[in-house]
Amino acid sequence: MASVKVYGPAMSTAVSRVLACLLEKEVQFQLLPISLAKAQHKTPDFLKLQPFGQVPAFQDEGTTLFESRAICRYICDKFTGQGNKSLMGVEGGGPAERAMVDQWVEAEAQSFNPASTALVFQLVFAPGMKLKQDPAVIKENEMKLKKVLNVYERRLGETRFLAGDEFSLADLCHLPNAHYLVSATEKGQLFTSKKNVARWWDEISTRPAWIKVLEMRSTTV
Ligand SMILES: N[C@@H](CCC(=O)N[C@@H](CS)C(=O)NCC(=O)O)C(=O)O
Repeated sequence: MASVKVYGPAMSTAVSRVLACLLEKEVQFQLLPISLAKAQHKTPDFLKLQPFGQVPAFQDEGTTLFESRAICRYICDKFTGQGNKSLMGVEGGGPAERAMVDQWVEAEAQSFNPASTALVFQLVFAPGMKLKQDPAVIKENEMKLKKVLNVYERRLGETRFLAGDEFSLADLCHLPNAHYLVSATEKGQLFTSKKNVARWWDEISTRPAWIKVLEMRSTTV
């Protein structure tokens, strides 16, 4: 039985970020279902793993972690010798190479994620939960996301991927929210109308690891 455990539903964006990383790194893992609908992420036992009561939680031997991007960095650092070896920058690239990946992971977390999460919630999850959508929130975050993607468009005119010419953790971190926006809303043109962003999205969203995450989403809770 694999020692790496991920707790949470595969349909959660933060959980699927971790799953994509594990699959890129070819790490064996167990996905332990946690039902958000049944508030299993708020139980005292789960709060011992994730004190904020959110998914994912992660365990590997004696290590327990939360925060999907920190978990991904741990996976890359622990399993350096297997699977995709350039998620944290090309091998032997040194501090500048790694900093470039970190910089774009942070851009995702600090700039892309807030606006795209608000849109995914309003446009995908709120209707599913029979909650009222807020047009002002949608408009504000669409404007914010457009500005972020304008920066990406310029960057991706210079390099194939965000951190350079190799697919990295920075690109991977975008997959969950971008997938919902492109596949499950009418806002996909935010990505597909921009030449370089569209090319980048086509390339990163068809990676075998991400396709496998999507399959897991359709077969697990
Ligand atoms: N920054 C956290 C975000 C975790 C997060 O927001 N998880 C959501 C699901 S994608 C969740 O648990 N929502 C339920 C809740 O907050 O009660 C991470 O990246 O792990």
